[in-house]
Amino acid sequence: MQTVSPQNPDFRCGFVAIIGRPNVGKSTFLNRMIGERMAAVSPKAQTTRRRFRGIKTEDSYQMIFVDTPGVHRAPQGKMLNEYCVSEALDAIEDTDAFVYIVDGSRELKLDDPESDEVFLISQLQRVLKKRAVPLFLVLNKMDLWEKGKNKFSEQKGFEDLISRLPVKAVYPLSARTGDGVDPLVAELIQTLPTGPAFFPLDELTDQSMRQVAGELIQEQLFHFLGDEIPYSCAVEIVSYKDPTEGKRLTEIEANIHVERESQKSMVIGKGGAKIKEIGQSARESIERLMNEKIVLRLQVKHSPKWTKDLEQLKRLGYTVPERR
Ligand SMILES: Nc1nc2c(ncn2[C@@H]2O[C@H](COP(=O)(O)OP(=O)(O)OP(=O)(O)O)[C@@H](O)[C@H]2O)c(=O)[nH]1
Ligand SMILES: [Mg+2]
Repeated sequence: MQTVSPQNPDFRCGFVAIIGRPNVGKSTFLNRMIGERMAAVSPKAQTTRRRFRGIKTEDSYQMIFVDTPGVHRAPQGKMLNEYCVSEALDAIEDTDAFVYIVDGSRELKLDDPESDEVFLISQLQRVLKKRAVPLFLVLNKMDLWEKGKNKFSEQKGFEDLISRLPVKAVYPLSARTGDGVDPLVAELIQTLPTGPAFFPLDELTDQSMRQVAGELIQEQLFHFLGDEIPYSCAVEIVSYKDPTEGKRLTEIEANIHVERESQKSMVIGKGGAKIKEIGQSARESIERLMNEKIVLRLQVKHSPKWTKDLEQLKRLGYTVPERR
């Protein structure tokens, strides 16, 4: 492993918080930045539940991107949702720059004061009042725009957003294809403070492989299960043994907790077909990342009301902080 002491006195290092409503492409952007598929991505909203740091290191800088759960107005009493939102709001408190992502292929509606976007804007305004942090607005999903027509910037909502926040620059891009990301990265580098790297130069995340594996299994639950069930599922890695512990291959055992007994059979599927598909896909994405074969064993467990029970949430690694 390389050391954290670049000799260059002009070396820059800092944190960039990626924020936005659910489903706008934050995790896709994070993965694009680090060049690996580590953060879970899915077409369903609220895929990301925890902050996820991805590290991009080059000769002259280290940029630590913080992917966050989509900011939304968590319904009262939904503890898992509250946890997710608090994870995102904590990340905006202390950062060197913001990448604020909106889905540029959809209309931005800021008329409704109860909307998630307006809530996020108010949170950013609160933080920016205390501390001036450069904020870059990303209009993502540019690949979905009609050719040669920037529909989004012609919309009322766009002007409205720019008038509410001190946006330093606007970047239309596609996190999926990578088109348009380079100019944003170039500008972000300039906003980072000079100083030594925080993380080893060859690290892509501060998460352990154990945590990343949990994230990639969760991703497959979102892909293979119907609209509602993934929100009732939590992945718990119960054991992670690598070849240093006498195993031929890395062996990972995980429990998938479901809230209701009836969901168990849906996750398992007829004759175990569904869980097999989930396991196979998760194994493949973990293997792709680790560049080696692994063994993955999944078990489905009924943990009644885990999304609403503080003790169970804690045990599964979702610690809901005191109300701010
Ligand atoms: N066409 C297109 N789709 C995109 C782009 N970026 C992301 N997506 C898709 O948008 C969906 C949501 O992407 P995510 O990266 O999971 O979004 P997110 O903002 O992290 O969502 P949450 O974690 O739920 O807050 C997925 O289906 C992505 O493949 C893009 O540039 N173009
Ligand atoms: Mg996400």
